[in-house]
Amino acid sequence: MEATDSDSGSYGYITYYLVAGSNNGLFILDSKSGLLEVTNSTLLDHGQTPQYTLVIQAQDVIVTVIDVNNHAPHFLERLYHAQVQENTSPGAFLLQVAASDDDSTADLRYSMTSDIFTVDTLTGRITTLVSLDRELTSNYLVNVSVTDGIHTDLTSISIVVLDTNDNAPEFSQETFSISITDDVKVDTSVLAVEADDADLMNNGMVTYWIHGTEGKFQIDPSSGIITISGSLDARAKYRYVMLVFARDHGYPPLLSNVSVIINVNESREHALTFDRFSYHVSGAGRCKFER
Ligand SMILES: [Ca+2]
Ligand SMILES: [Ca+2]
Ligand SMILES: [Ca+2]
Ligand SMILES: [Ca+2]
Repeated sequence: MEATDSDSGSYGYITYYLVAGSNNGLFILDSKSGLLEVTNSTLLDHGQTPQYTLVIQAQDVIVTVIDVNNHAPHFLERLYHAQVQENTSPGAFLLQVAASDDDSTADLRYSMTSDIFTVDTLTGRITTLVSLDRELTSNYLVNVSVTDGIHTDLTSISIVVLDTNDNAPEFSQETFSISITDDVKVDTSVLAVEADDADLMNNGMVTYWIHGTEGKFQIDPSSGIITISGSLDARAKYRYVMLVFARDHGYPPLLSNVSVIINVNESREHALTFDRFSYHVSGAGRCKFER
């Protein structure tokens, strides 16, 4: 007599019962092996009883193994990577960490110590607690732990804060003011009005342009260096008040501007040249009269 049990492992086995038809002990059944025996074969008489009907039951015996919490949980990754855009409202989802535990029943709880990020105790979902500023901190490395009540495991999360174009180009001064003489040659650099933009890549790339030059000055769009582009004459115009603009390449772009004042003084040479009749040159001054 044999019955099979498809349950895996050694936890399930079968017990056999002779439910009916033992004929006062003529038949016995081994409860473990299912072997059916005749206790006294001399009592079997085909002429008298050609056939016996026996009812045999095979029954699963369930052995319950009490689960012991003897396996530590372990995170599926030693290091997780996540990204989050700066200025995103608190509660932004970063990633979900997960741990497994070889015990059949494991009540895993996740936790972390941070003022900036938090983990859902049950699901392992990591979210932000605050809005982040990339210009303040662009990378974080935080630890998350998991416990099954007895054992714990740790994992790390590397978080990169992605840039948003939230800074306009910033000039180092509120106003730039210089004085030059009117004999400065065309193409000479006279001033650099660089603006810094704290953002990354295109968001921090600055282009310059200038208004109010009257054809006398130009600015390099990428360096912010102002050069002379037309001959100057202090007598014709002694002060140029111009506006320099700086714009980043973000989307949408951010703009700022600064006043640039260039005072043009007569060069001594010009002064001597043009005012020769009204100047009284004395001492050892080096004079050159050309007219
Ligand atoms: Ca466990
Ligand atoms: Ca920022
Ligand atoms: Ca930014
Ligand atoms: Ca910017």
